[in-house]
Amino acid sequence: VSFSTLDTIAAIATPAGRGGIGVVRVSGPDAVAVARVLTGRTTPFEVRRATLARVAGTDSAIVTVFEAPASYTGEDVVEISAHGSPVVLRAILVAAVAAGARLARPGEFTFRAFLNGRIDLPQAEAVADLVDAVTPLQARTASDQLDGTLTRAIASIDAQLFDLIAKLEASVDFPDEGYHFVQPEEIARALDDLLGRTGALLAQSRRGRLIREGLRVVIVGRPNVGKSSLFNALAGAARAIVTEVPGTTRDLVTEVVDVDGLRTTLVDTAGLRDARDRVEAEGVSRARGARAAADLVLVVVDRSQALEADDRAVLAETRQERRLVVVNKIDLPGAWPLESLGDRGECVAVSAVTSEGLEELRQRVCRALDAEGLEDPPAITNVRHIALVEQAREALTRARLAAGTPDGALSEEFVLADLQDAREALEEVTGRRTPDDVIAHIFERFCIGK
Ligand SMILES: Nc1nc2c(ncn2[C@@H]2O[C@H](COP(=O)(O)OP(=O)(O)OP(=O)(O)O)[C@@H](O)[C@H]2O)c(=O)[nH]1
Ligand SMILES: [Mg+2]
Repeated sequence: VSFSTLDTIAAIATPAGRGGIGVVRVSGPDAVAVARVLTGRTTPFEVRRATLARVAGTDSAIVTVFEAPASYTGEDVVEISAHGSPVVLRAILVAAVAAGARLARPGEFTFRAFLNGRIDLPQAEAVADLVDAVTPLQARTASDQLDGTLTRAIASIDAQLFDLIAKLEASVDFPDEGYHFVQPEEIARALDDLLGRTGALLAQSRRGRLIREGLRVVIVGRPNVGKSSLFNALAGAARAIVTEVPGTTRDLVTEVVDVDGLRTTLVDTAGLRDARDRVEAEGVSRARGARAAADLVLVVVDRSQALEADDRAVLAETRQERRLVVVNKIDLPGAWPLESLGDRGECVAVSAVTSEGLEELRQRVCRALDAEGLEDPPAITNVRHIALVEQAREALTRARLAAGTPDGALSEEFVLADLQDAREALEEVTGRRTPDDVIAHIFERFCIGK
């Protein structure tokens, strides 16, 4: 990672555009000197106190100085809160650069916090997740990770591993003393405990991943059953065109919505039937493609009309997929009994017009995806972390097998090697032993000023 940390960096930390307040952030060895030049102030700033000053000759602003190491980056940091005008903020930034700072790269403030040991890698990743959060649950989960839930869970597993490794190494190094620093049963017990703890962490990973990454729910069905109406009702906005003409929707329409805390990309598709023209044919083929990439398919049928061959075809085609059958238009007189669908367990009755049943549908979506239990956010959510903890667990499983064999000294060495592997994987999570390209890739995702 080719960042120099000797430079003082500066960036606009608030989003592009106009707002009540905008913030310019400066960090590095010369941050306070830059603030002096910007404000023309000769007396020292009071640390962590808001100071009103005219900045860069353009605007009155609030200047706050944080001294190293007690700052976001661990370096001297100056935050300048001015009026949220892009012109003003740019002028302050240009003045900061003229005073000796350079423009910060994306994520460089957080990168420095990581380098200076203010936060570890999962916490840095949590900063990006928090900024990107779409649902309150996503924000809460990211904020817990930033607080250090995962950091602490990994650290305590790692401490236990370290302890076990130290004892085993002593046994291996002094085999002639005829003294085992650690009894085989004790190794087995410690390994079982470690396996239990990594297992508990991983048990939450599927739900964690769903919360972090969100999911794709695709609405399919024959024309005119009310797919676009349902899409609009769930999105809370009239995004897709609704008409009584079958074959209204031609293209995919997507919207990101919050379904019971899950960030959900909802996709409306063209009605599935033998297409009447080339445009519709393309729409139908896109609908099939979208279905293939879905975490969950909502198959919509119309309760007020007899089931048609096209309905049966969609129901048959999606049988093997993770799906819910949405029986729509229940505000109208029903034309067929629900029993005729066979497995009633996967049905939800709704009206896209009156919104009846939509709450139930939202809950059923979460249940169908095993994403329930949303009260306590899981500690592990990120594929990178999940893959590494799985790797650690595999190494521990190997160690447990080796520890189970009766051949004393030899198995101790095998156990040791496996425990070292497990440790390496965990240290790659926290960033203590993470390849530079992985670190660079993580910070590339950040926005400038973060
Ligand atoms: N009474 C009633 N009418 C509905 C309901 N849902 C949809 N409709 C009506 O059914 C017709 C078709 O609705 P759309 O949402 O366009 O149906 P679609 O499945 O998207 O149709 P295509 O895009 O053509 O495949 C419209 O006239 C809607 O107003 C419902 O729950 N109750
Ligand atoms: Mg439609």
